[in-house]
Amino acid sequence: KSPRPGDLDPIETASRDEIGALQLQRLQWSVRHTYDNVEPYRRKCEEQGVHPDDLKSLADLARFPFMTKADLRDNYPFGLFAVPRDKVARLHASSGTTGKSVVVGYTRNDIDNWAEVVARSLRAAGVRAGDMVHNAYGYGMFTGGLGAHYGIERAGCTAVPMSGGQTEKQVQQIMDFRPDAIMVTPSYSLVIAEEFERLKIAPEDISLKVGIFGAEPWGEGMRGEIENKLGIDAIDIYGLTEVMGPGVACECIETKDGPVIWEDHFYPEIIDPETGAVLPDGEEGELVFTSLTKEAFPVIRYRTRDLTRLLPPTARAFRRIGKITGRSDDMLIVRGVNVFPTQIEEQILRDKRLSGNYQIVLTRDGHLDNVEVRCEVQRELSGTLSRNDVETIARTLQQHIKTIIGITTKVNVMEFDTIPRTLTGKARRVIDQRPKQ
Ligand code: ADP
Ligand code: K
Repeated sequence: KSPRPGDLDPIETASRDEIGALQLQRLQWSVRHTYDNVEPYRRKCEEQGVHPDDLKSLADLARFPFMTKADLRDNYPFGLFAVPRDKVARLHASSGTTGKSVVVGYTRNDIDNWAEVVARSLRAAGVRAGDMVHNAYGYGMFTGGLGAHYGIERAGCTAVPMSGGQTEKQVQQIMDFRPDAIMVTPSYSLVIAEEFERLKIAPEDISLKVGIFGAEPWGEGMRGEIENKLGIDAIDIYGLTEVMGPGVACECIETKDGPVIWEDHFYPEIIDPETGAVLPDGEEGELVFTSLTKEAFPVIRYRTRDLTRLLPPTARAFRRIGKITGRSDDMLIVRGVNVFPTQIEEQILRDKRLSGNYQIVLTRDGHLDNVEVRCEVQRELSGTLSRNDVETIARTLQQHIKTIIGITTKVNVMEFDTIPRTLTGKARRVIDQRPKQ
């Protein structure tokens, strides 16, 4: 199973000066287009005393107002669209991990560009024209399914529009059709992997060479887990509905060192989430995007709430994003300590006897938060561990979480397949039963 590097667009190897020049030209267009056609944004600019003419360099963007999820909700459904409704070729809505859903639109050109960046992402992942791609992202209002689908076709591949769910059928079809690649959320890929295990199909006998995983946070431990279980290279793809959908950034198979931002379409900034100040590359903060080519639903300085860093270019001329360490709104505050579910995941996956399925249950006793971490042993160990083993695993994990994250937890090591699997989309990692304040 050897992945092959894909062909590159010229811009992917251009100089930083060339990229900067293209970005500035497109940024000026995008800010002007938004200002002229999106009334609520124009008002924000006027309140802040800035005008598109003030944008003379990329750094000038810092003077412009942010857009937030609240702006999208306040203008639900079409208030931030920059083109008349009859120019909108398609609508999507966010899956609503947090709060009410938001609606976005695309012109024909937008869909074309989207297909192009997803096709580029596939090539970055080592997928080539002629390959077959099994698409297990959910089809529908969620951007995952159709976003991936059009990119697969654009890359010259054979699309298998499977969508999410029906795990047994997914596996059957993978065995029968022998696809080269899979696109799916990391959590559901584990559900599929477990079905292969149940059928005693070894990783070498699975045709898949590469998987492109996104739509939710996952760490290096999870990457190892998925790669071993499916016998593939696992590649990280990043995106969000408000900015486009999947394919805003994608890792390259040569380096696997964080998603490369397709900077010719999406201009990134990292800001201090408290003050809004732009931070230098390398520093951790909130990721902000400005769309450079979008017509129907342009975003200027959209606050993603994702916390990460901008990293220097490696395999491509574009910058990369580090792992998303959390989302400023899925951060848990446990007895005053800020905790992201992925930090706990990292500790769980240090123990090879534990699978990647876990849940964090928060309850409150009087004024004290209690955290229970539920995790599962690997399938092949299920039923074989002594009580003593289980207690040792639990105690070690508890100590790791205590020393590294700083919170006391109750660890519950359970048999394989005890935690409910999510059949579509994203895993439910956190169950917060604390009373709302
Ligand atoms: P929502 O989850 O808000 O309903 P989306 O389905 O558009 O909306 O999800 C976008 C969000 O999913 C991103 O802002 C980010 O938090 C998360 N996400 C997407 N891809 C990745 C990834 N590769 N790694 C980590 N998080 C991701
Ligand atoms: K998501």
